[in-house]
Amino acid sequence: MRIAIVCYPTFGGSGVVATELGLALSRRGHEIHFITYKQPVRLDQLSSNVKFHEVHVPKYPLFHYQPYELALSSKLVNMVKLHDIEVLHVHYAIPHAYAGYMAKKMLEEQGIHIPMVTTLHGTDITLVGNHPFYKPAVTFSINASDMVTSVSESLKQDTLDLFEIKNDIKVIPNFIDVSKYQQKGFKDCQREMMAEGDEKIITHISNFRKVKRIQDTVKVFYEIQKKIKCRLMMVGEGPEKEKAEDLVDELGIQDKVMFLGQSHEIDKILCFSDLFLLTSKRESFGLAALEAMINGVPVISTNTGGLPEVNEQGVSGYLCDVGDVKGMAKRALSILSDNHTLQTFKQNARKVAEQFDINQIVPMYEDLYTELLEKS
Ligand code: GMT
Repeated sequence: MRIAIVCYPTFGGSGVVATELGLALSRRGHEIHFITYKQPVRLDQLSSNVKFHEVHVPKYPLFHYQPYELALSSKLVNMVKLHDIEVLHVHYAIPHAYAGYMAKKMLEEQGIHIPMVTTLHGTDITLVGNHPFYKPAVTFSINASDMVTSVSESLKQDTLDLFEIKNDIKVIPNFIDVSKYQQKGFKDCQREMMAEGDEKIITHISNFRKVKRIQDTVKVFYEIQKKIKCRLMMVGEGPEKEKAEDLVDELGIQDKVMFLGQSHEIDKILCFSDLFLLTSKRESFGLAALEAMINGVPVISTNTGGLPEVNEQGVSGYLCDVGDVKGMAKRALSILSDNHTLQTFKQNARKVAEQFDINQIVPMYEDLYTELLEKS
């Protein structure tokens, strides 16, 4: 099949999932066209059946806001025609589903019918999309999609609760390529460069937005470090970083906390991590937690949104209420204080993550595309 994938090209989870999906589909023989404003961060290889088409938005002084949706929908029309694209798959409803729908309509005028799949990722529903300024357009474009998927049962329920949805929503969870971890195994894991032998390494990875509550992450770590020797690796960039750095200074733990910035080497960091902290207020799935788990890193998370569908209580880690700093620290210590327990959780985390193998999930998307093409 010839499939266009529209996504955000940044470090955000939706862009990562879209890119990994496209690459997996290309390995299964499909022709994939990524259409966005920059080459996606995880798209390191282009090939004969993986193409990237950049959306350019010319700046014009009259416009206070440059019309990206217009440029994207025009690009979609042109690329669908040029490459004979059969299916359009947009990730993150805003504004991609809206732009996709416009492209569909323009193509229909020219006698070309192209089905559109919209995948909902989280904040497009729970935060941004739910804002009254966007809600009518988001509701419309979800309902106008030929197929809608969400990355967790919890996100599906949120969508049905928050919007008036007429479409069926199919849950297709996020995934990881298990074979990549079996082959690589990171034998060159340079743990000694990051911490002393008897120190535990705790990691947090996110886009440091308010919804991640990264100050809670620092506070949980503060409680843990009172009892055991440990370090905290904060990986990512975002608007809450400065506040978290200030908190680290205030608590006097600067020598134990490292802010590593955005990284292309997530697996390398996770290979020397003993525990992953995810203290989010909301999380539709928690791809970062899944990536930690497949690297054998147990997860202490909040019990919000789709996290209970990923992190198994008492098996791959623990889940606590949002804001329960003391509870999360206690659970973390119960894992870290005893090496045998830690090893058991590490193994379990990997096993639970293996249930989300790419080979189980990608065929679900293929089936959707086939169903749509058969209908059209
Ligand atoms: O805020 C983020 O984590 C980025 C955001 C995105 O859309 O890029 O992530 C959302 O989608 C991810 C991939 O499906 C999910 O794993 C994240 O849980 C979800 N984030 C939230 O719901 C806050």
